[in-house]
Amino acid sequence: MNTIQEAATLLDRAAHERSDIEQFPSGQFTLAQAYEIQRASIQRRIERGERHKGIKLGFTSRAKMVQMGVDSLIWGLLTDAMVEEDGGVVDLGLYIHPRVEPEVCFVTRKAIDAPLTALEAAEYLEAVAPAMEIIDSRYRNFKFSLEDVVADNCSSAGLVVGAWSRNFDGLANAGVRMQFDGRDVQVGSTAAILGHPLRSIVQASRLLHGAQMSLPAGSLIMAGAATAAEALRPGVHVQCQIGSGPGALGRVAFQATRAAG
Ligand code: OOG
Ligand code: MG
Repeated sequence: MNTIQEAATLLDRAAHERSDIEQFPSGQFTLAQAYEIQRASIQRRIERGERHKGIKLGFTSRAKMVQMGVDSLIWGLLTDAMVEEDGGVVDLGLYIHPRVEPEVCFVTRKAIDAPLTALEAAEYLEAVAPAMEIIDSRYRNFKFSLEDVVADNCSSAGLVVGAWSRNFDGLANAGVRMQFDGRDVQVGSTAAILGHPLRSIVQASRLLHGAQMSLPAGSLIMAGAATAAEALRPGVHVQCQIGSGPGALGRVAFQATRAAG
């Protein structure tokens, strides 16, 4: 049996040392305890000098729930160290078994400190951008229960955010196309994200409220993947395009390499 603090240390160390661990024995932690482990493991990163950057939602689309066999919406915490540069190089040696998925990212204009309705959500946002999340479960073979994945900060590892705009109108049902070396690997629609990515803001506001937390202005909110994730491999050029024509969100890209051991 691990305590909350021991589990947090195990997960933090696995991420830091890029070595996977076994899932926890089933039933060892409740969902509430899993969120405590998540907070405690992020706290270790903050103590090493990383800064809070926002939050991410997970399992906001059917495609992701089906791929991972988990069917509840979850959320995790982002730090500045997770941000990879748009158009830059991502060193896969810094991850265990990374996968990439197409997302939409928002940045907040006002602090979110109360539950919001869908109508209010846009008012709290400064901008939106096409994004990709690099997920990297600390559990062997990406196998986990709902409690395991929550404890592991919802597999958060990296994120790449494209150019910001205020094209909120283009969000409802925009085409999503993720390509490896110019070939489609995942194709979908932003409507796959809770019917509309702005609903992720509503959900985020409720989750924050339930956890008695508030999110400061200038925070990122990753809305959750629109499609299943794809395993990354060194040498591949990854690009994601969201929408087309004048209201498009645009595209975001990176080159995957392997330098570090
Ligand atoms: C968990 C993270 C889920 C999403 O966008 O749905 C997630 C995982 O798939 O390992 O980030
Ligand atoms: Mg995601």
